[in-house]
Amino acid sequence: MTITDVDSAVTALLGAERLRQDRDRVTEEWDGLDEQTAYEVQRRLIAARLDGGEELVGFKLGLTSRAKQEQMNVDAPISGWLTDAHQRCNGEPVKVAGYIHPRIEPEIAFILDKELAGPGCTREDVKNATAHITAAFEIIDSRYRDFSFALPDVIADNASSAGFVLGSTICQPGDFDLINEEVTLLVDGQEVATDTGAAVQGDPAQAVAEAVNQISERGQTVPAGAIILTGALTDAVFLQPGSSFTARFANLGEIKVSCV
Ligand code: OOG
Ligand code: MG
Repeated sequence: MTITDVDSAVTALLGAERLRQDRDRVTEEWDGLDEQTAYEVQRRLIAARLDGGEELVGFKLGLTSRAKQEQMNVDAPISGWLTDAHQRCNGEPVKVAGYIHPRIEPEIAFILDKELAGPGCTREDVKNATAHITAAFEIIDSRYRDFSFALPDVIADNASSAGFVLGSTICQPGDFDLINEEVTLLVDGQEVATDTGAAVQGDPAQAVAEAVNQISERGQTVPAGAIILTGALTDAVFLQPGSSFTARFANLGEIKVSCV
């Protein structure tokens, strides 16, 4: 199938996810795909999922670390949307064969009790709209071969969204300093990475404010009740059947995912 427009891109990306079959970058076939049109692909892809009966539950930021942004030549995060089909229960084993080449990354999640809208959204607005904060693990699974993409590709692919698990420790904004919140990622009990909240553009709440302002340019807001995944705190690691993955936070508790 050749991709030449928004509809064919949506069909190709949804098909790759359903069949668990990686594919060429969209930009290889659709030369002129720019970021704005890629967000239109993403919007239509989510609309198709919601038409199929899924429910919108959240919003996610991607490429929030300065290092990743420099690598992709962007100065703001990209974003995507989460549905109930992405949510996994804490403690439920994750089936690696259900994905193409899944990776997992520890994140900080904000749960809103008020809508967030831009322009002019600030980190204070984000904190005021937040009911609570919890640990999260995001599962990403690019639909592109070897996780290799240009910025419009990954935007169209809903920022590689594939799943997420929320932790069970609930904190309020202001309970502790999120910027210095430390996380350690363990694979089969061995530490593989450690970092702090500052890895997310210096401040996760600021990163959310910037993303909210960015989506307001497309007339979008983040609704009350939404879960916001604020972006990876460490590099993502590949899931392997038989392995376990733990995100151990200083204040936000621990999440463990076992893979089959
Ligand atoms: C894009 C999604 C990145 C994050 O937290 O940075 C992301 C990717 O690396 O495939 O979710
Ligand atoms: Mg992520």
